Amino acid sequence: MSGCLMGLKPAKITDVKFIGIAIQHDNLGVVKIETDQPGLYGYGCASMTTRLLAVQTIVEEYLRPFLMGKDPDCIEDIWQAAYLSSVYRSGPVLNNALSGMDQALWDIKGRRAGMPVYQLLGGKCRNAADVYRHAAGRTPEAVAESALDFMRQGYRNVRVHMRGTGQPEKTSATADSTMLFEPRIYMRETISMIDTVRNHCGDKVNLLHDIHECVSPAEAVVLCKQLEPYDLYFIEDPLAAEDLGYFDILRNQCSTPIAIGEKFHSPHEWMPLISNRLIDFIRVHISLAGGLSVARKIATVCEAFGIKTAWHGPRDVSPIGHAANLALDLTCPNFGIQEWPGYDEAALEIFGGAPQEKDGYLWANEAPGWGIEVNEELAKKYPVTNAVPRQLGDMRRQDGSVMRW
Ligand code: KDG
Ligand code: MG
Repeated sequence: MSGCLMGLKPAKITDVKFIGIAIQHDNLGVVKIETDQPGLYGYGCASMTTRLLAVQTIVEEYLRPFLMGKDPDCIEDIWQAAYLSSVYRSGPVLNNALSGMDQALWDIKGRRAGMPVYQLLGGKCRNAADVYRHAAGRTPEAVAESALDFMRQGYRNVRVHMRGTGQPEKTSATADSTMLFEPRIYMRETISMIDTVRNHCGDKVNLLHDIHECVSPAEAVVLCKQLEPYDLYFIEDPLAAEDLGYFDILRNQCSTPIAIGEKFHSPHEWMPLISNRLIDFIRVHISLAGGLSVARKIATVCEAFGIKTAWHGPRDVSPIGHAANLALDLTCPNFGIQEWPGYDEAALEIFGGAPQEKDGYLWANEAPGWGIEVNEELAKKYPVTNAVPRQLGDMRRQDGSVMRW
């Protein structure tokens, strides 16, 4: 298929590369698509931090031969054909690879049109995106101080989390693990921490909390009901994707707005929650869902059901992925809030032109495409290995059994 922008010479894809970058304790993946037009290429985010080398294999061994010679202007056709080409579809690894491809094609289209991607999506309906930051500490008072610090910097929204929370005493049955967790201890400590934070920080700030799906469905109902008096902006991941059937029970019992989505990769997960109005914020991780082309459709469906967006935005979304989040934040009427991790100097040096933050808002780069240039030479200094960062997925209960996180 071909059909290029009016007045522009048709382009052909000539190469597809995968760039793995291990920075800020995370593995970031970038797909670069090159074309036969001088200086025309694009970058996309394919950052599955825990299994990045598997994503790299999909990009190099399957998507590269599939894409060679194709017309980069036909984004939807390419996405559909690539998605269907594996026959056994979806899943975090395949979707992240598709996202790298998809976002790189949007970058190319923006560069060809001489416009930022948000313009291709219809243009801004807000000037900047209101963000939330992560306040943390080892005691309730330290979390409150961290939240106050963000408020002093101008942030209106803060997620609060107590480090080391939920830790039980070791027993004869406890496994030799560095991360121990008991849900009931975590629940009691969290109520007390949020009470302290609300008392210290007052009523002007929006507080958020992420349960990380680490309690049972029954415990989730108890915790969400106990958190009601604190007027949280939203409570995230009270239930896991495996427990979707419990959402209507939770919904009927608790008035706190509910957000979920960072581990979703299939319409079978988000569609029932949206169409039955069981959540208030969709938090899909855009690369895990398959890219911007998928996320903008999710946003439109959510708009029809009065659900807002709060795209997943931790450090394991690259600045390119954040540019995609922001393009939707600026153009979707049903934008809610944007999670923002802040980047260190190494990240900003590699990803020149990353979205800028001011007064607690995220502002788009006005350059064509994502407006980001990856310093590929510098990126080589941060090679990715098979090491899983930040001990993700290694948490155990007092009796030695594995915990979901
Ligand atoms: O890789 C896992 C992180 O992205 C996740 O733990 C962060 O829960 C998270 C959030 O809401 O940002
Ligand atoms: Mg989360």
